[in-house]
Amino acid sequence: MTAFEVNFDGLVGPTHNYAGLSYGNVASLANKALVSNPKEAALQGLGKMKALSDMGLKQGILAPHERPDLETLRRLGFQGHDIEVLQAALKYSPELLASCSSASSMWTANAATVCPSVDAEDSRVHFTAANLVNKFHRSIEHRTTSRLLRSMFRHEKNFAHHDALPASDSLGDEGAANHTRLCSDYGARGLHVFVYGRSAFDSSQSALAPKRYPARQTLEASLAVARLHQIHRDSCIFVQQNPDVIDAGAFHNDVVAVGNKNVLFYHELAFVKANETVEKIKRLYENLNMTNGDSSPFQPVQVSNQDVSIEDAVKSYLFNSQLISLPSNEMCLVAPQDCKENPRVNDYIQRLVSDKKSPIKKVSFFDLRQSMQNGGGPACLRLRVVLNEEELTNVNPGVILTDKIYDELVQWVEKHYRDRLELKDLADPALVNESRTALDSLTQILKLGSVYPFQINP
Ligand code: SUG
Repeated sequence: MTAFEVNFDGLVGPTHNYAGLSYGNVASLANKALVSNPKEAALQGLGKMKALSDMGLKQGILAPHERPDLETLRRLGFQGHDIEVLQAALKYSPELLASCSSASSMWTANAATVCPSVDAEDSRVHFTAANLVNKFHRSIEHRTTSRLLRSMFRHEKNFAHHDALPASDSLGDEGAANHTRLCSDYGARGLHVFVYGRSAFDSSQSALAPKRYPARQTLEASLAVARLHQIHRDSCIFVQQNPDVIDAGAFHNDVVAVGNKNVLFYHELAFVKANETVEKIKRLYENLNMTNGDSSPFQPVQVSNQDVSIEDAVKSYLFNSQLISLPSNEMCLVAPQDCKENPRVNDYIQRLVSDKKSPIKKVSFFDLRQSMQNGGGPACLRLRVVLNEEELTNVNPGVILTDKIYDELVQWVEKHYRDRLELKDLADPALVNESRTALDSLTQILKLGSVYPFQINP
């Protein structure tokens, strides 16, 4: 059956700010306390969505979460009216206030892991919201994420939703940022490549854990997600991210590798024993395709450390490009502007796309600086959902980008978003009201119903 990859991009929320919350994410730490521009951030994200939709791709939208998260601040003991809660949090724990105000739900590659129906035993599309336990500010996302996904993908016949895994460090799950699906065509059975940073239970692996920065994804979490999604065992492979690249700032696998259809674009240092690992992926991919009766060969594109050093990869986010198939079937890298501005990375990209043997034929650059300054590139901003025609018709139509919805969203951002935000502004009660008014109107534009706590328990 014909199937499409639909990218659901996170809409940047009205409290987008730089609080330096993500230890191990170099950009987040380096840009702590920078003045942010939520309006520009949201418009940059919308610009990418519109451009991909204009290229002929199906583009979806995932709504932001309500921030500051007053419910969580109350769970942490701050009491009284909203304004009292905010002021007490600012006075006694500005760190908690910043964590409860982050617009980090915009990086929807971390929202969930998704499995297309063609790969699941029960022929449904499976979603598991990520628990994101490694960072407190992100661990508070999954309940709203689940509510949003359930309101977008409602039909039980087509869609299965799983709650986030238990909130334990042993089961740290960062969603699709550590998962790639390789296939001959979106509608054909695919190989699921799960990448983990460490194993929680296998002590023989402790030597392979990073020494400086945390490994957020565990093997045990990846295995649990694969089981929940009922993926055929011979369609999964679990590979370990190289701990040295985590220590160099690649806190998710999508900072050093990206796959699309039969192509895996990766840095030579991305995986533990990269050559052996990629050879295994190739064997499994080819076995699977033989069973499917397809003959499209697996095409790995390895980038050497000499061509692009791991430092340049982390700075430019080359591998956090989206690798997309255009309607012409040509593959295109949707890369951050930062790659164009880095002469070594740009030189590599130009050689790649002009090489006749390369499966990647084009590149398109996007200015996503507001998100990049927090360590979120083009691929972080999108959750990939493969849907066949029937499933696509059963998605809530309000969350699929059209020219009309794009225009409405641009006007909505222009009307409700500030163009300057500092950490001290997070305790401004006017920001709570502005955000609620904005999100209430957004649920109408996207036809989501009541999904936010202030709508459910006013
Ligand atoms: O989890 N940054 C996010 C960036 C997520 C990028 N996602 C992927 N690579 N898929 C994170 O580290 C920074 C927030 C702050 O510092 O204010 C932040 O959460």
